Amino acid sequence: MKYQCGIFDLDGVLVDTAKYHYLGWKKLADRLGFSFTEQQNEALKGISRMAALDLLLKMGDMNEKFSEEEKEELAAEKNQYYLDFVSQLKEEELLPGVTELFERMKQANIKIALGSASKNARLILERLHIKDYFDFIVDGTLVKKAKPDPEVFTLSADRLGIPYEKCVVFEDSAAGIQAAKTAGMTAVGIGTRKNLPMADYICSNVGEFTWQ
Ligand code: B16
Ligand code: MG
Repeated sequence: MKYQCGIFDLDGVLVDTAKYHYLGWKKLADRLGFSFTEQQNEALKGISRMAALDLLLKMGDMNEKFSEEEKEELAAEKNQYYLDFVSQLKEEELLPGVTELFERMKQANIKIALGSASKNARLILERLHIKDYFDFIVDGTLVKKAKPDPEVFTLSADRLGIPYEKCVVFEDSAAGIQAAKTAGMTAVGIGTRKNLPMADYICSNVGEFTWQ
């Protein structure tokens, strides 16, 4: 077996919380008085909360308008919208094939790690009852440098003592695919080739993936 570890992004890979991030940002944009589409949201995927806010404000031509303190408040407002959606999250929202893939990995003795930019990641894993599958969890509270910096993935590999070339990263964001490739890991894009041109492989969900 070539690979020893799978590192999973959370939002948009294990669970469709990516749509809740979009709806949260859209609610904020609506309140500030500008439109924000799903296609524009692609650029916000995988990056940190504050970096996403900066991009959103640029899209609305409002990046110069707010002080750092006001930006913190806007980010907290979006997070509250997001948490309102997530509080309704059900176990059924786990994306197709996740538990089956984790079970196969456990049997094959392949480590399972999380590489998420989200500060809400642990809460979501608990809500979905999948936290115990993970050998190591990296979330937005642990990393200093956000994707496309590879730290979010290399931290897991380092802690688990696994060479980067023996890791497979599962990602739905362009920033995350770039991070995996920079680290020298294999990148499986969850989504479309159009949105993730740098991925080594493309699957529409993790259930489609086979280690062969
Ligand atoms: P939070 P992932 C990322 O999670 C999301 O893709 C991205 O849209 C979000 O801005 C980021 O987490 C921060 O999330 O506001 O919950 O801390 O895809 O890396 O699992
Ligand atoms: Mg994601």
